[in-house]
Amino acid sequence: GLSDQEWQQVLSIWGKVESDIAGHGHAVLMRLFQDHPETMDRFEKFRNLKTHDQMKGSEDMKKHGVTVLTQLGKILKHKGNHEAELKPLAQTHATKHRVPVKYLEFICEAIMKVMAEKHSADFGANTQAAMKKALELFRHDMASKYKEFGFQG
Ligand code: CLN
Repeated sequence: GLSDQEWQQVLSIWGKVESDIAGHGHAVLMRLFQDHPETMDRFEKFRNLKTHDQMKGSEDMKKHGVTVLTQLGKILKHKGNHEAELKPLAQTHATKHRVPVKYLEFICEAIMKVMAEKHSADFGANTQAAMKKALELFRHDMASKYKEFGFQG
């Protein structure tokens, strides 16, 4: 798990993400789809977006970015005691959206990259390490839940 200090670092930098959650969410999805175009296939609603400009102008993508980061923020605020928040998310992503665990790794990488780009001054080595640990814990617990739902991911 993470120490109190590490959680404090995570939640403090998350406060900066929340200052523009739509901007961050949109940037995360853009980065994800750019680095790993195969992840886009999971989204029926984004399949029509072909070019960078179309993605950039997509209100739908912006809206979904808010959905994703709002949910992630709720989870992070539980500082690891996130069973109740995580379970329904793992259920839909395993059984309905059928999203491989690998894709969760990809989006976590995209989140780290966007945070580093937008907050270089506040995202030093210690904070980065703490954030990485928090996202690893999230992924690890999602993967365990996946198995409970019978999805190897
Ligand atoms: Fe996701 C929908 C949160 C990563 C694919 N996702 C949702 C919803 C979230 C949510 C809340 C709406 C409620 C629901 O269906 O459940 N997603 C998250 C969070 C993360 C996440 C938090 C990780 C940080 N999601 C992913 C990916 C995966 C994916 C690993 C593919 C690439 S990134 N998510 C989906 C899909 C939907 C969805 C396909 C359904 C979208 C729709 O049609 O509305």
